[in-house]
Amino acid sequence: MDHAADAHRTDLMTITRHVLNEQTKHPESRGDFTILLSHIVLGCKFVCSAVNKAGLAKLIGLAGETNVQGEEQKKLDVLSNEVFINALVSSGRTCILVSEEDEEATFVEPSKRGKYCVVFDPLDGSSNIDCGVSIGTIFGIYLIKDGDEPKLEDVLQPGKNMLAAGYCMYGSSCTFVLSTGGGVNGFTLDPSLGEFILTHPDIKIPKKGKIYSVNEGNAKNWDGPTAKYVEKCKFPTDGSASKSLRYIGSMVADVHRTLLYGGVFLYPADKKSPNGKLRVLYEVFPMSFLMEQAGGQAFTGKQRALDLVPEKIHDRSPIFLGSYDDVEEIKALYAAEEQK
Ligand code: FDP
Repeated sequence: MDHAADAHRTDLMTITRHVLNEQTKHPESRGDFTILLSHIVLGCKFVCSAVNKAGLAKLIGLAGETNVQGEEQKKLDVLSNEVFINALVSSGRTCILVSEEDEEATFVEPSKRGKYCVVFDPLDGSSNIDCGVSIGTIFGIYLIKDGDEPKLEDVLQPGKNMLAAGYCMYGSSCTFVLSTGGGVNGFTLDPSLGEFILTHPDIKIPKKGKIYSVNEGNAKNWDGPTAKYVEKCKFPTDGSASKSLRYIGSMVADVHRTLLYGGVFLYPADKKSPNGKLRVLYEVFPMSFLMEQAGGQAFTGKQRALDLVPEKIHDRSPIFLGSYDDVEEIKALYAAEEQK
């Protein structure tokens, strides 16, 4: 038996070990961030298990109905929200939480407060739940600006102020993608160990991609630059090959593919929705943060996405994100339009 090889195989880089390693680079750190992250990871494991069991447990689409025990059953997105709120509050490291599910921000009670603000979408892509398509949790983390009393302005900061961002995708495997500002790493849940293991170290998005990802059903309402870009993807005029279209309609899954394979994901403005559909704080910012950290770009049609300053917690913005060169082309089309 080759014990040395066995030892190597069991020397796994778990997400906790990875974050503790990162922590040693900040000697002033007291481990608060590591604790916060371990609570987020726990929330993701819980939701992953609930998503996997959803068909069996009849958790899907039954909000408001009662099960045989007479208990009220919850929809997965409602359940996921409760899981994350509880996990984040009980970490003792958060002060303000903004969830896609809640109209108002949650201010953590003083006895359980810490210095971090977390913005999150507990279960993004919920229109896909009933058909088993990959869905996910998206989150971003800010530090409270100053003082002890948390204020709404603490979560209305530009995305470039985020300390960390990530998502967890509940798909054929459960994948956790994280950036704490020094690159992007991907971890896969080993169900037999119940641990996220580093499987995709230092993810870099290809500089140019072969895929575009957009809901083309909205094409009749697009603005000029978006329409021109998609036309170029299909009928390139520079002799290059046409791009392939891939659109799942679940942001985490579409962005995950874009990050790994390259290309561009776009949810543009259109005549019906001048600000697009996706939410700035817990969709656009975390995904833009990850894209930039992986060497790509994120653009709103007017500016770098991470420079946006949200006015309200549920603001929306158009977004074009992905491979550096592909987003550069989109920026050039918007710049040309401005000059007209
Ligand atoms: P969903 O409506 O299923 O919750 O933000 C929500 C979102 O999904 C994203 O996950 C997804 O990228 C987008 O909406 C899909 O929108 P369209 O159905 O308009 O294409």
